[in-house]
Amino acid sequence: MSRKLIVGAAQLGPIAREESRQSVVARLLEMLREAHSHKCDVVVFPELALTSFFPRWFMEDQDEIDAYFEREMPNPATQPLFDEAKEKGIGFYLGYAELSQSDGVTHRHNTSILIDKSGKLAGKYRKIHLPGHAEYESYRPFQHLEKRYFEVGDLGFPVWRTMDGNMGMCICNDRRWPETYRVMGLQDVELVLCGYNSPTHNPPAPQHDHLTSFHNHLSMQAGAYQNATWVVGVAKAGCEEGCDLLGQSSIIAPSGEIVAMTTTLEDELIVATCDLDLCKSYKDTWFAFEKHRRPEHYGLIVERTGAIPPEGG
Ligand code: ING
Repeated sequence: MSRKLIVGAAQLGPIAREESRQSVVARLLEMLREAHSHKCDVVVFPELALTSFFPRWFMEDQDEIDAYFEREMPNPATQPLFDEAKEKGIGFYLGYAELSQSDGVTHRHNTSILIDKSGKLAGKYRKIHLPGHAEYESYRPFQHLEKRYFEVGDLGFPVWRTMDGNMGMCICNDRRWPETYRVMGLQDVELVLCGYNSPTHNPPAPQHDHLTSFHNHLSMQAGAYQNATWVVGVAKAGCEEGCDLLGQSSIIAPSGEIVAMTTTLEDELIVATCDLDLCKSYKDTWFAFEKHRRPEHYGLIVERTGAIPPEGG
């Protein structure tokens, strides 16, 4: 009996700076209901799905910054989403800014959670690859201050057995790093869920802007194929507070093929039936790690190093 999961990728259009959590949750609920009509088992929402992408603004007042964070999850604003998902028997991935306390210390992470079909927390992930910078950089038309507002994630890249599959999570820039997928691939991941907010202009490297879409798909398609896993990448898209964000949310098979993609820059749900057993046809052949992968022979270099100088230096 093959394990076919009906997956919904719920892309969000822009969220205005002043848009309330309640208004955003209403948008998420609308896509959850549409997903239900397609008999989805799980729905993936974007990174930082509850607010505008606030790292684009330089802020110094901690209260102003913390207004974008959630101190508990669920909370009164998001409870309706949790309740309705549970009632409909749909699991979901939700990205949000997490403010937590441990040993009296406040921590702030760019976080995603995976809720299973019974409404239980199946997993939590905190973004590891934080792009951008920590101080104001005047040359930029918009900032990208994730290094200022978030700590590096401290949970690794776990893979959980839930909803009859091996599922893992990552967030936005993580999807560009092969390690993200390989660490999960070594845990037999079958479905990687990823939300993103990706500007189409990267101020430090404008010469790459025309390849934004290509690099988005290249990263996820390669990750999927080389680790024999489904990958679902879901955008916050469109022109958000004057910043153009990439759309093209996609559901990608272990073959690396894009099986579904959004065609707008707004709230848009795409759906695909993901046969998790398709992973096996790659995990048991091309990417049978135990048969073909030889880390003991790689002279495993894990830190950055230079090339070997020519003979005689
Ligand atoms: N966004 C980007 C990403 O990797 C980025 C990083 C920043 C891209 C600025 C372009 C311009 O898709 C996030 N949120 O990681």
